[in-house]
Amino acid sequence: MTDAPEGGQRLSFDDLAARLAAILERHGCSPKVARLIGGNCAAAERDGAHSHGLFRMKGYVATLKAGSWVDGKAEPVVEDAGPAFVRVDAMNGFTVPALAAARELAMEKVRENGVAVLAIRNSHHLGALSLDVEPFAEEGLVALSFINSMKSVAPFGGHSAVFGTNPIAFASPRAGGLPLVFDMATSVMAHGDVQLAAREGRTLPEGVGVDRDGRATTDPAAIVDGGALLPFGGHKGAALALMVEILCAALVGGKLSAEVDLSQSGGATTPHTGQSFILIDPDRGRGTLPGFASRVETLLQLVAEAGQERLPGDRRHAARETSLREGIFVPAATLKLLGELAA
Ligand code: NDP
Ligand code: PYC
Repeated sequence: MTDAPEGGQRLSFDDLAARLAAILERHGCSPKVARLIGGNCAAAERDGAHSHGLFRMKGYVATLKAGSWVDGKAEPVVEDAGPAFVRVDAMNGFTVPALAAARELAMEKVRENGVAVLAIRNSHHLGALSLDVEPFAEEGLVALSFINSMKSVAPFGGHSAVFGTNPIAFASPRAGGLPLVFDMATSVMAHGDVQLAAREGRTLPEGVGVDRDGRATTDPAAIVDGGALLPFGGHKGAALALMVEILCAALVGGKLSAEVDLSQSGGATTPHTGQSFILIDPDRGRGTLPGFASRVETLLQLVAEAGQERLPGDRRHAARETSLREGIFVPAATLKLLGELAA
């Protein structure tokens, strides 16, 4: 651990993850779940995904304290649903341990069939979705994942929330370097970023959301307090948000975002929803076709030559490299909060 100039400290990944795991275990997670969620939260911070890193620790603790809203000791049940289909009942626990429990069977199915679908239900997710897909691409697979959450996004032309911020993440192997990863909410902004803006007293750009009366607002508090975010890209983002609801509620057998009522959660902040994955082995049956990873590289080269300054995922990979080299910067106020949560 080293001092950082801005009045915080730089912690190694292992140190931060262990501190977070200790907090989560103290508030009711099993050691296994605490280790997985602590690692996930530290990894989001390491990658500069601040809206789903340390900022979420207070919410995790409030959620664990809220009694039966989430089971921090849940043992997920993995179901072999078909030749290329795995279902998981997270047993009202977190999604990250459910994914960990199902991973081996899902990989087995991809090896056998070239593709697999993984559908997780009865689960809670507060993380950055990039962390869920990138490890599959590191093993040579193309991975897509989707999560719904709690109602906070209006449909196209609508005035009140129906969808969650419903992120989509994609990861692909490439011939040169780390996987290509994108990870984006289907709302103009993630709810976590709106909460951060509200906490820091910042106004938002036009077009992010509406207040509880359906009027356009730049006040983040008015959006999170009964208002709604807007889907990105108008009707196109709204269609993707709709698709995510179908893949994460209807397909997995879970709740629609509109059916999650956090006002009844006793202070919990994790939406009780679903997550789905589509995993593809791009090398299956390729024969003499040109190599997948080199075709991806050709495309990325064209994108760069056409003037796109960086690829999605580059910022997170650069943040990761800095964090691993210099330590993960934790501001003084956050260190204080972590100390309070651990006490
Ligand atoms: P951003 O809008 O910040 O980024 C979306 C994607 O676009 C990222 O892959 C990003 O790469 C890329 N990108 C951003 N700027 C550029 C650029 N100039 N050129 C090329 N690519 C670019 O993300 P969101 O605010 O939509 O989402 C933030 C996080 O919130 C995500 O991790 C998401 O999973 C999480 N989230 C989680 C939810 C949950 O239920 N658990 C719900 C909603 C969101 P890069 O990351 O490298 O900047
Ligand atoms: O930031 O939009 C968000 C979010 C919703 C649920 C978890 N994160």
